[in-house]
Amino acid sequence: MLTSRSWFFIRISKNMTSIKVNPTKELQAYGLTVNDILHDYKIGYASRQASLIGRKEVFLGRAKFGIFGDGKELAQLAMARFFKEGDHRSGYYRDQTFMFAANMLTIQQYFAQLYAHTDLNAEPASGGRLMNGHFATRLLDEMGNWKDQTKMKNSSADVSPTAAQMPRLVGLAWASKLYRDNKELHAFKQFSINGNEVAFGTIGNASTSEGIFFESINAAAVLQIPMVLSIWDDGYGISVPNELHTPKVDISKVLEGFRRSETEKGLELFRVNGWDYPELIKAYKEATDLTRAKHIPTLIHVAEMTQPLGHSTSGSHERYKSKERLAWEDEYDCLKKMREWILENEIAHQGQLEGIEAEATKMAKKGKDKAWEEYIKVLIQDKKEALELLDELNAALGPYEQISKYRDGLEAIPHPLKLETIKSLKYSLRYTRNQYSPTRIKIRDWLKIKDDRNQKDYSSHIYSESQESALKVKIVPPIYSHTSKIVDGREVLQACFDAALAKDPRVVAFGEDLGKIGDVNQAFAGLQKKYGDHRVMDTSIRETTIIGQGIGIALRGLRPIAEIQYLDYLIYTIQTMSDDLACVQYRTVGGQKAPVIIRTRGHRLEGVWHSGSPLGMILNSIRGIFVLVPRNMTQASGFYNTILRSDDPALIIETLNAYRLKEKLPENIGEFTVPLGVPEILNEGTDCTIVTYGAMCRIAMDAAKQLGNVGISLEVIDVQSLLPFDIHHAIVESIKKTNRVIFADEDVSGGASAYMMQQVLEVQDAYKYLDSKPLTLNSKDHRPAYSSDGDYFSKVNAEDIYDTVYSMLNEVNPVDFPEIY
Ligand SMILES: Cc1ncc(C[n+]2csc(CCOP(=O)(O)OP(=O)(O)O)c2C)c(N)n1
Ligand SMILES: [Mg+2]
Repeated sequence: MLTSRSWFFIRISKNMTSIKVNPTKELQAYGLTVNDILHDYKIGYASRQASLIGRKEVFLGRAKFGIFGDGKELAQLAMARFFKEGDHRSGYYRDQTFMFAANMLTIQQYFAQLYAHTDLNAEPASGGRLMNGHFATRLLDEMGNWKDQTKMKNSSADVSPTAAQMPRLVGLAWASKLYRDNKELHAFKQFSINGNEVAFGTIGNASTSEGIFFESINAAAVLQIPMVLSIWDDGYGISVPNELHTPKVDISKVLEGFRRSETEKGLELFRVNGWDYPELIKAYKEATDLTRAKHIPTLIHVAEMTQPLGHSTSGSHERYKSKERLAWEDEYDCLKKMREWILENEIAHQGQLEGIEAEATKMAKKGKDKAWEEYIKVLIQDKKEALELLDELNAALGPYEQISKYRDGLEAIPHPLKLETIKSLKYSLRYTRNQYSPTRIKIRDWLKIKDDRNQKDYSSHIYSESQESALKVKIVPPIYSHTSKIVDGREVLQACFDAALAKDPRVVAFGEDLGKIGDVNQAFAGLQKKYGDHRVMDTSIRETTIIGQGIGIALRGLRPIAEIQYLDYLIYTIQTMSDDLACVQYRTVGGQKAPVIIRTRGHRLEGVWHSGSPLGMILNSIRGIFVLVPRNMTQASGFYNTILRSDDPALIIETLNAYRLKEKLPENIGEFTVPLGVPEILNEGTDCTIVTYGAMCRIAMDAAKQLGNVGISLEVIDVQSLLPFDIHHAIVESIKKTNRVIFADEDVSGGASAYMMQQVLEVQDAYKYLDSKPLTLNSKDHRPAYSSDGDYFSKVNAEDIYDTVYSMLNEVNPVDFPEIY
């Protein structure tokens, strides 16, 4: 009998010699019975049927788009065999077989997602928000509280951008390491049992060309975390073959340099063919055992996979695959190969397999039928109610040929979409707009009810809706006494982080230069020494996976403070923030949450890449993450305290040039909180309001002082919090008094200042109170040039504000304020 190791080395040797052993016997050694094998075959077969049926459903017009896991079944059956309760998956759209085999998804649920069923009972992954093949399990209960992850098999929620699942995977695996290494975390039993949980990743061959794939592999190898990453290699990425993706046309060869050795840490690499069931079982067994026990990351390159139905329903693969390739794919279809292997080794006979196949086909069809039946219930009910209302309207006011047309049109559609029903009623109301009838009121009310429902179905959970929402955190003001110390701003922050780390063992802070030296501005100075390098640590320079580490550990109950060294470098990770973190709650309809704090520093300092303030870009890409822009370190500390008490993610941008400014240290540094969405008036005034934030607050205050010298009174408002923005509408109150407003910041024109203007003029109706044209004041449309002069002439300065406000007043009162220039 071969040992698992000798098997492994034989398989990867150059000529791929395969020693004939009795596969069933050998598989028994891996814990598999004949029944297990036949069960796997059945699930694989049913999954293939689901793919075939799903594709048909799209072509029949019952679903908009379909992407399926055909050709990838066997490897996923093997992976599911070793995926335990407590483990996590971060994968992509080909993984349906794994999800079925691991009992994390039913075929009915699978089809409910294909149809976009919005009922979470029918489609628990995303309530119909994600397109098919985007998997997720519910980590939270209905109240938004964590369930016991160690008693479930867990899947983080898939996203579509290729390789975007990778950074999160690093974090999911890293959490096990933290739970194992930090004894204080052993009490958090619903997330981990001694860090024994493995994070399983999956990715397509072509997606390994993405930069974040390599960044993530690098991070995993450096961190030595329990990750088992599978590459499903079918030779193509849509139509583009591996020749154009991967040097040496083989990702295994490319990754050789990551392989661990006797003396060096790295990854353990496996390579196995996707049609070879016994070899797959062995590879997954060996990889998972090693990873689980020793936290050595492993990568399994599953080669020679196929894609019998082509990439998706959007095109056919005959356009780009040669006849030879198609013939090979047919021959090496993994289910066919498994079937041959079962027969050859007399695990079952032909008749048994036919029985299994018939059952599996029935299973898939039944799942589809049931999902469809459930899905159309609401549509049919809506239609029924709408037809009754239209009949009633015709009876009351008509009959009108036009309304009959809307009615009959609706009736002719067997199960109209919600939008079709709503349109028919809206059009009928328009048509009868000059008439009165109680039925019109009834229709209006019906539309309102449906509107509320649809709003909930499609637009809920952008932010947390639980009791721990950041908007519900109790507000505790800072306390000062006559003995309160005056310290550098960075010391205020340091005291805040110290208190946070002392209070909650789940808090983990990490980033470039954050550990040993306590960050480039020393707000974490001494804290690694005090709390250990499993609480406060350095990372390599890889912004995307720093955020991925944050997402993954937050999904597993920890409280990450993930630092991006400068706001300018946030751009590297905006994709992960936007596509993944910002929509964790939304895309799972509150089934998952990742309360990551992203800490960074920005606004004016020095030069093109250390003075960034691209808030418009940020605001427009990360709705779902709160964006906080404190003017000093006391406000920043209050925001950290607020967010740490909540379950929302937030980006907190400290003001770069304020670390060495003096501030009074609150006595309750670890306790006081700053509310989100509440601006502060820094200077009261009567002639004009300036709305700003961050480093601009001091510039605006300087301008206010200069204007005061000529009798102009400027009200300075620090919004502090861009997302959410002024939730109590305080700014319009200021404008009611001053009747003039300027929105100023360091972003480019049309950026965050335009956002603030829209919020105040449109949302708060402030346009009604204006006596002068509302203005924005921004940086120039280029990055800020180096040096003090570069900064002065690139960004808004106090003299710019002075001149702008002065000319506003010159326009209305040229006698008191004659032209200066
Ligand atoms: C960032 C990004 N670019 C392009 C796409 C469009 N796209 C979807 S799947 C795909 C090919 C992926 O191929 P591979 O990784 O080999 O996975 P497979 O579909 O073959 O399993 C592409 C280009 C995308 N989803 N995301
Ligand atoms: Mg591929």
